[in-house]
Amino acid sequence: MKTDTPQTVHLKDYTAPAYLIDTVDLDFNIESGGTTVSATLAMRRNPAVQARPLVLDGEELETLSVTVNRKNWPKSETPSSLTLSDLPDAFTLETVVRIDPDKNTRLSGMYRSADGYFTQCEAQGFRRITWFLDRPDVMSTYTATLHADKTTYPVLLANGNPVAAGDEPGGRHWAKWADPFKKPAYLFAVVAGKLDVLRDTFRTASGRDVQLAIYVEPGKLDQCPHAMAALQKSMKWDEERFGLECDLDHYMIVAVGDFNMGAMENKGLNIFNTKYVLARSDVATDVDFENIDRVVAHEYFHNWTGNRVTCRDWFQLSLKEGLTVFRDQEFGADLHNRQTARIREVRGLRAAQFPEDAGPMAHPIRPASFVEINNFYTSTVYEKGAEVIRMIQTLIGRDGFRAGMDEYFRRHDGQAVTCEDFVAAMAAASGFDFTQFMRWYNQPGTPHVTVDGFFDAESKTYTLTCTQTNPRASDDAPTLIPIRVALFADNGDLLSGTERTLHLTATTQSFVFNDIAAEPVPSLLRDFSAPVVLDFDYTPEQLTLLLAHESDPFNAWEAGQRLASTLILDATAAIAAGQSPVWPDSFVNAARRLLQTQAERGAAFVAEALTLPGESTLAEAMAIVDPDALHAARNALRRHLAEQLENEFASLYVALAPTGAYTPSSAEAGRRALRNVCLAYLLELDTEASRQLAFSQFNSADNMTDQFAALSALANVNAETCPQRETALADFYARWQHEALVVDKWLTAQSTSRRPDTLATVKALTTHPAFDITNPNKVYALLRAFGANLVRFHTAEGYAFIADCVLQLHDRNPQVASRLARSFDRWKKFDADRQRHARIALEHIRDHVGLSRDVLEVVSKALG
Ligand code: B3K
Ligand code: ZN
Repeated sequence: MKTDTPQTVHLKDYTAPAYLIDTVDLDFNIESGGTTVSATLAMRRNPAVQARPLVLDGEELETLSVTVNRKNWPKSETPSSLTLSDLPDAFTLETVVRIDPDKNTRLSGMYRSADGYFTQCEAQGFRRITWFLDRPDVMSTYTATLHADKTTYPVLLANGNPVAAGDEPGGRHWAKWADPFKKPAYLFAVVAGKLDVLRDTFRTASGRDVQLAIYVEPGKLDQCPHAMAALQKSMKWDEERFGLECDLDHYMIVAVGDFNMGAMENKGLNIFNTKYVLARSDVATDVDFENIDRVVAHEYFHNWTGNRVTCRDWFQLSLKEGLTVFRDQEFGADLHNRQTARIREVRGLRAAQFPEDAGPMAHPIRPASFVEINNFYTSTVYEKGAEVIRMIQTLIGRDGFRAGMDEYFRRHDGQAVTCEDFVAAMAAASGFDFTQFMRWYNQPGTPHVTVDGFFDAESKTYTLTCTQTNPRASDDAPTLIPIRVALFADNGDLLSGTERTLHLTATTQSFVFNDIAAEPVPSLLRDFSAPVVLDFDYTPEQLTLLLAHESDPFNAWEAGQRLASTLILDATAAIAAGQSPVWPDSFVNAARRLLQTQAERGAAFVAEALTLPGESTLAEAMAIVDPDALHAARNALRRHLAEQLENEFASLYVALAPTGAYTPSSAEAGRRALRNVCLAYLLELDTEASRQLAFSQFNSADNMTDQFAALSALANVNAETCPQRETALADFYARWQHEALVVDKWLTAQSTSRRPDTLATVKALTTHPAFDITNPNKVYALLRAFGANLVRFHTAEGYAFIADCVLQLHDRNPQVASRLARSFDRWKKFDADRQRHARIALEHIRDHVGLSRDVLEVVSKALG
């Protein structure tokens, strides 16, 4: 392949486009040997910018003709640019290019998948379709006409509204679509395929009818109703919460099995990974159903936050992504269970974003530079970005935030703007000064906040002194951190009047609470009010009190996580030193109380509270990670709980048994979650009875949640022989081999297994018919999941294996390869021997001739 010399692009170098494109008319002639794309662009000089030549972006285009006002025009062409000089102030540019979607393995631009042709243009895929100013601040009105064989591609779709269609000679047909809304090129989409469709409608608050359609591969219509309902619920929710109505006549979702990410918010024509559309209770888990709700909502919400108001440049990505994640989180919390939604968000943030922010790819939510923008669709831009939006809401209140959103749309509808523009609208609507807060947009790293509490009996005051540090930031200046707190008496009562949001603005700052009679227990960072690591020297008794009595469910859960983390980290050190871990009774007793009070506290909450912090989260707290000792310590605590609470787990398992056929409600999902937590603990006992229990659940379950929970638990069993494990894995595959998304689960159950032979299993699975390295979902399910298996990946052989996989993929699909290469991110936290092997693997990748820009950026940063 050709290699670009990787160039770093800097935010500070932004300049406005020299030309604007008012209208775009595209014609796609889709034929088996390739597609011809004819583009007619009505262009004019940007009056705000000094005259410059026109430089259009392109990639892998075969140029057939270029005319300006229907005349040939002198041009200079490179593989990535087409330059035209001495242009009139306004003109029509017509280009004709050939592209070859059948050979497009990158899944960026226009590409083939099983049932037809699909497009993915964000971030810079439109340039793989036609010569263009492929940047989000160039917004245009589009029409698109598709021509294709009528039998093979009966469905022809593009953004907007269908305006005309007809037949052509040779069994072909055509369709023309017009999108009335101006949009940047990254929101363009076309689809040509053989697809089934589920149709419905939505009536907006103002009484307009929107035609809804979900297109899927033939035979899958019975897996679409959940996504359709999710779409209708999101449309209603956005009207109620933000007063935002759907502006479209047609809203289409197309599901495709080959897709690099989750889904794409193309105007009126979303294209989705099948993973976030297809669901039926026998093939999808409760978590899948919830994820589909969130992703369908996310893409719909982009219609306002992203599409109507878009990004000026790609550095502003979090403008649309952080905000839209926040919106989908709020939707999910309203739809399902607000308590556990927040807990899961933070669990996810700590497992992925905190390590990212401490590693070689650390970047602010608005990066200052990039080599390949696709490498910056990260949990920092998305999830930390959402936390930053949430902090804005915490600082100005829900009503202030709503007023800020209204102001944002009033000011910027139809524009391409920056993060400053968004925050300025929030400031204008609320009167709050966000100057210091802007650091959150510009600094990488997770701030650490250390808190000390001092009780003065004489003055009856309690003083919290907070100190913030962020070693990853470029300077020592403090940021504004909202810390929600409350104080508790030692009988567990919340002290009235102590619920406050502290605004930590200095490096060190004290906050005084008056009229405090006795030393209280502070509950800090309630509801996780800021994405920071907070240290307070809690005693186990204080944490046990908070776990039992804190009314903020997040901080009750957090107290349990703190207790467990301390125990596991201490045990890790003990095991590394050849000693046995010690487990205090108090922890077991606290866990017992959780099980006993599950009816009052909610099964879903108790399931979360009994799930120990994950290994990658715990690893962040270690100076040098010893993955074997950490793994042994965490499992030893699980086993200890299982031994001490066997009766409780067993009886709750029975008590929570389904009383009727599966229903998807949140309450039922919570019961299933807790029952499956009980099952997984019982399997820690390593008894034949517990394996039989899992096997029997596997066989009798009427839904994928329970079936897959049993399979995953069995997949971890480490006995020399466990016939139930082998039978369950074989039966599962035999039953579901034709359901691609279920096969992905089967791969993940094996690649995330604790068993020492997991690497050998994963290697063997790469040649199994179930695996296909050309399909991103398969790569994520088997290889990326293995890369996140802390104890099994971080070995000399694990490193060498994943490095080989990255090299097998980098040319075919750089985006997927680059995500896989991120498995190495934290290599420097491990011991010298592991580091030596990781370095060899990384250098092996880096030194590959013609390495893709995506992978090169990730690997160079890892080594650098
Ligand atoms: N905006 C898309 C992501 C595009 C990723 C391009 N590499 C999905 C989303 O965030 O909604
Ligand atoms: Zn998004």
